[in-house]
Amino acid sequence: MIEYSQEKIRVLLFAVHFKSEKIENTQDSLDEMESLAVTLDFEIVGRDYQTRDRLDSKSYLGTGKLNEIKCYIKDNNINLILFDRELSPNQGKFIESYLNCMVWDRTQLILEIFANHARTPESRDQVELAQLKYMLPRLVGLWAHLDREKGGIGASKGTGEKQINIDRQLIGKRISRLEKSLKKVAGERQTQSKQRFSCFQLGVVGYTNAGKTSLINRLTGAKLLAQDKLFATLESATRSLPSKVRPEILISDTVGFIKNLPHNLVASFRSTLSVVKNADLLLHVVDASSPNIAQHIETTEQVLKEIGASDIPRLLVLNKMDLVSDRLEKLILLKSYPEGQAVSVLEDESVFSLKDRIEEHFQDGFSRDSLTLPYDKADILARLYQLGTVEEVKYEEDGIHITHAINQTNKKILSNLLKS
Ligand SMILES: Nc1nc2c(ncn2[C@@H]2O[C@H](COP(=O)(O)OP(=O)(O)OP(=O)(O)O)[C@@H](O)[C@H]2O)c(=O)[nH]1
Ligand SMILES: [Mg+2]
Repeated sequence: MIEYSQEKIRVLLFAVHFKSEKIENTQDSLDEMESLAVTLDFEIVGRDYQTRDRLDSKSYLGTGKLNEIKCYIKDNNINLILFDRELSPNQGKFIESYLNCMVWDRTQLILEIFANHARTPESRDQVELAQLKYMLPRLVGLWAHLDREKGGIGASKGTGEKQINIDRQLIGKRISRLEKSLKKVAGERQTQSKQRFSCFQLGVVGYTNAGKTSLINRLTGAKLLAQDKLFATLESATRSLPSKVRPEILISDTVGFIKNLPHNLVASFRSTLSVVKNADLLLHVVDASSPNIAQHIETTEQVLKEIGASDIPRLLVLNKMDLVSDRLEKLILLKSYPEGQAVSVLEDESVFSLKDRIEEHFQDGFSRDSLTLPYDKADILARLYQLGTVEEVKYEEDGIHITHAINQTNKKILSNLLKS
């Protein structure tokens, strides 16, 4: 994490616009970078882009543009340039030394936000792991100056290379220690989720800042931290949803997604995201007032696929409807997403309707069934009264004969109970 002084860090945002892409995509990308930078309280001094056919493998941009940026940095006291795509280690090193200014790519910016927002030991470890993995291939630039200054204060030729090897080893050790400790926490989480497996699991997912946490707070009366900042939530929190549905519905918040979410982060947060993978239903929350709603939905769907959660049933929640004031816009939105549930956390009625739909989902598809419960598993009968409607109970020689009505999801829970 970098040290923040009293003075704000003055930033230039820079994007590359490929000729094959729409210019609006570049503007959107710069807007999103701006939100990310504002989340870190940086001062946005300027934004710029260059249209190109492809990126230069060494210098990323052409030297003409780099010279232009160099003048801009000097004239405007820029401390940091943020690039909207990932820079290779060599490109980052080249640009930084060419411009003599700190350079970050989008991944580094997101990692920095995560580092700032991590509050629990687990999320701190997860972020550190992703940061170290990002840093490992980029060590070369850090010590190159020692080799350049041959003969300088105790540094002979090759000192930089030696230092890199020492650092690599240290980082490698730290990575494996972090991975081990995260594995242990993941195991504990697994045990916890096993204890909850007889409840309905409702996972809340979506693009960052869509209003996931606010919605959970409104549905459950919880007071989880919701903020107009990207990645306010990094830890998954679980609350009980007050409802007449049995078994109990547990609702879990989790980290938000973003376009091109760094893979190392997804990997590090895999165990936190296991609440999503284990859910019976996902509330996919989108900010309906965003002009990029389609891209946000697509990004979330992609991450769900990446973590193996794409088969879980979902309910699309069009949140922040209060901010869609134009009637025509509202109509188009509802027509484009007919399966979506229009909600505003500021309007009670809409939140109640969403809750009704959640309850309907869990109560849907009750069917009649019968089973014979062995006497050593007689305690499951009490659970069955919570899971569905018990119609008939007969105590026979070979076990308890039960006729009951149960829905599909509860049937799954019951069969897990019978297996355990
Ligand atoms: N006007 C309006 N604002 C909302 C609504 N829902 C959430 N917000 C605001 O949107 C901002 C983000 O809300 P959060 O609940 O933190 O969003 P999130 O999806 O949990 O975001 P991350 O945890 O950062 O991924 C906050 O300032 C909320 O007050 C809504 O329905 N209407
Ligand atoms: Mg949140």
